[in-house]
Amino acid sequence: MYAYEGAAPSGQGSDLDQLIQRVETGMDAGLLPVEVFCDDQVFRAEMERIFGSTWVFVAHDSEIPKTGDFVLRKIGLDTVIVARDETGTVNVMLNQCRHRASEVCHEDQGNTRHFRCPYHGWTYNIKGEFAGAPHFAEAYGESLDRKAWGLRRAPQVDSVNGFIFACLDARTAPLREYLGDTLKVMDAIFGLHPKGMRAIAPPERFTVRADWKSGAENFCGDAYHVSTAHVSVGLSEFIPDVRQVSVIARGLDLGDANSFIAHEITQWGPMFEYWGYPPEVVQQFDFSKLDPAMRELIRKSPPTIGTIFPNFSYLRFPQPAVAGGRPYPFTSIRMWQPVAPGVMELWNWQFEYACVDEATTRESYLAGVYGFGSGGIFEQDDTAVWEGIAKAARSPWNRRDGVMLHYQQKRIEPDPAWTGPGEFYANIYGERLQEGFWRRWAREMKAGGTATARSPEDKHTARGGEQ
Ligand code: UNU
Ligand code: FES
Ligand code: FE
Repeated sequence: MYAYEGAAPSGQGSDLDQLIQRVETGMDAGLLPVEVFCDDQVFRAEMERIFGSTWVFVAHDSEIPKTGDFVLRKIGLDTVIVARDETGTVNVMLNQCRHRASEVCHEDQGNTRHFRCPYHGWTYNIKGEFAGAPHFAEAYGESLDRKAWGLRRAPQVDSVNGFIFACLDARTAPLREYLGDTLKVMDAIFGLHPKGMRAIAPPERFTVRADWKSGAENFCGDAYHVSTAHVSVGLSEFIPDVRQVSVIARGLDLGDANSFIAHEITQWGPMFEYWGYPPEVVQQFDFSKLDPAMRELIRKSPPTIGTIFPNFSYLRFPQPAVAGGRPYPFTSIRMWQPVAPGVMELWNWQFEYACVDEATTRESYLAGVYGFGSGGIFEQDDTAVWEGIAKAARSPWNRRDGVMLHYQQKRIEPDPAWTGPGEFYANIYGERLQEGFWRRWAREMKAGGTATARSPEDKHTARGGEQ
């Protein structure tokens, strides 16, 4: 129903160039052109320039542990097969037959030795190599060069803390270099136990009539919405004092639009150290990889929400004791999958440390679904408010008048005493992290298809405009 119908190829339109320019100059004054949230040309260019060149999360190791395991995932508009071969290597292949381009794989996940296209039966092995075709001798004989007709594959695939990312551009920097300081935060969140984390179940997926960037931007730094949008959460006692949640928020900016919100939840009591993991879990954590600032951060004000550009977000929050027990944190990973201008599919996974027992894992799964599943008490609030933004972006009236959105909270400066990775903000007002998101977005859109992460120009430029 929401399938993207396509648009003129991007790049020629001076309209688009002008809009990207307006995003950049707008940000200097804390303003954003509303139409970026629903526009054919913008969407087309994002698919080519952002999703065609950045590292995009595709799967977690724990989803495909064994030889032959595969899942179907998305990189922008393309469906990819993410499969583990007999050497343990993960191959990321375009789900498109090389014969006449029908889809070779029609299952969301499974285990197989071969992918056989349902149209004429061309077959590929788990690595994506051409493995055969019906009536091969009669139809092709020696005329087919098997090596040349394997599935198309992502030129770069790598993983950190079990999170597998793929990149469609061979020129983009290798994953670790590309992520830079963000790796240190990932280690502090996902790498605390040698056995790592695991996806508890396949991702839940649902369509939202909002733009993918609304989710990415919200998770990269918007703590301000919580006391209003989520006021009902306070009533349900999921979180004790929801108004406090933006007051105790902190910001961590790793550059390149990778940023996290941290919450000083230890103000609620010492049991909220390390996200509220109980002592028997914390005792098993290995803190040796963390620098002292990160270690103190995760003890006192752990990173709770974050985005890795473009569309990977993270969320870990202690679920207060609904059932009367001790609080326990859930970990949600979500992707804001672009579907069409102003429409996304939200993919939501629940993760748990592999060392945690089944019963507790189940609790954390249910807590995550209760809060941030498709019917979750948080999720319904966010998706409802984001839909308004896409509507505003579609408005001819707004477009005619060049309406700009407001990003002009009082300017705040990073904490000079912070010795950890990136820049730390002692409060979240100031919208600096969101500014970082839009600056990276504009940079990628201008670069026209070569991801520019780790460029030295990425540092925030001072906002020129009035406050
Ligand atoms: O709305 C949110 N992003 C949020 C609020 C997440 C966790 C706690 C409170
Ligand atoms: Fe796949 Fe023809 S399209 S075998
Ligand atoms: Fe929210």
